[in-house]
Amino acid sequence: MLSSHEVATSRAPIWDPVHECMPRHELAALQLARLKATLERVYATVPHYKRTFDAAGVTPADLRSLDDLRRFPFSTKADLREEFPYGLFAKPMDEIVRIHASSGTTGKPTVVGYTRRDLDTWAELVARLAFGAGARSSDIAQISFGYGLFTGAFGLHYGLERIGATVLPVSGGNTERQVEIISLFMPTVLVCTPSYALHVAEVANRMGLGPNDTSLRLGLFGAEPWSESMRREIEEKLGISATDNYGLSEVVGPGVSGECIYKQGHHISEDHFIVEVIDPETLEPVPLGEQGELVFTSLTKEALPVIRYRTRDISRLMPEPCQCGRTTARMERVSGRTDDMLIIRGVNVFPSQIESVLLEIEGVAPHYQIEVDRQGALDEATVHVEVTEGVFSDEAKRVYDLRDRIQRRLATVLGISLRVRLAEPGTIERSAGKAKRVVDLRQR
Ligand code: DLL
Repeated sequence: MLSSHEVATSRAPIWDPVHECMPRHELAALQLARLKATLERVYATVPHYKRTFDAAGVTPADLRSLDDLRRFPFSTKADLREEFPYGLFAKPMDEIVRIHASSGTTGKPTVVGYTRRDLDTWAELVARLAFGAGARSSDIAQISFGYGLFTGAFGLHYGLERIGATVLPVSGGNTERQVEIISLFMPTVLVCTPSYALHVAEVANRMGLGPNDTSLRLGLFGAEPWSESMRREIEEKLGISATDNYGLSEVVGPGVSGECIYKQGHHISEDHFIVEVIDPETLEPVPLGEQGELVFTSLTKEALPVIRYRTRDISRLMPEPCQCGRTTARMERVSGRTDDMLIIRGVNVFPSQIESVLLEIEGVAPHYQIEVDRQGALDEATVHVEVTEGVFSDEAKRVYDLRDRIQRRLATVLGISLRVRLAEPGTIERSAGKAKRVVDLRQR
């Protein structure tokens, strides 16, 4: 029998068809009403927003159409840090029931809070993406994100429970144990970062489990950039369908957007978030469909509403409708963060572009790290690439040939030459969470 969420159509069922398939004009009206209420609330309750709106000469009454949002100031991670830990909360502590934090790479963590209603909304948002990616109540989901202040594990946990799936809260790390649990508990869904999924796959292979030997069928991966080639690699090694979902703690955690089964961009839950794409230099909107920095405004959050939050994540909107029937805007997978972008001899390079090139080359393992250093006034990058088993036992000439091939391919695709160093299998550090792709030696 169909559940209330499984509308009988020829298309794949949708968790919340009322909101995910809303006619665009109705969605715009809903967004405007929610945005007005949000702006009024933050202006009245959060001193930071009162100050920044006043400084920009705007009040919530100036919002008459959705386009007027552009008149309001941006907010950034720096604002959250200045108001550390709870200064941007719009609700008193007795209404806050959960805290999470994002460690980031530098400085104080960013602290975020949730009311009871926020947790309920969050579970609904993750339910949408998990269901949209193909998870069902019959699934057993192994959550291999680290449980803790990071939003990944708890976010997916409650979202998967919301759709009725069985959750295995394994947490991250101890990869052999992860593989044993896969054998013993027979999960059908794996939840972690894509880089960790790959590591789990390799350890499983080493322990004698090939792609067809496990119960896994679906991966819900996210929290870091990855490439299409990496997706193929994971799918082959684990024998699953691998999907991507995106979010950030400041905006809610996972649940901002996710891929449906067609894997043609991530559907954004626009009834809860307004998305803008701006040029990070001029701060002006880019033409629809062009790449820029994602900016989100929350429409329903109680504890920590965010207004025009600059994510530093680079993506673009995809205006064409999706075959799945959802009417929500889609964003392309995030190619990287403005802060991760390397500028090498004037050319902008994202680690994910390097990854795509590497994974197309035979003999190269999907593990790499980019070391950036400064030689005089110039940035220099060295790509450390792991090779597959057996490469180093080949004659020296073949090893040099492989290195030169990688170097030439990177130069053709990126337009700059990078130094390449080959590394023995298993020598580049694996992480149970987000992979560290760039080692920056410039600030020594
Ligand atoms: O990583 C939330 C999350 C958890 C999303 C689990 C998906 C799954 P933070 O720790 O605050 O939150 O880190 C947010 O991670 O600004 C992006 O730079 C990056 N990021 C998150 N998801 C993706 C993705 C979580 N699918 C930061 N692709 C964001 C690329 C991603 N980057």
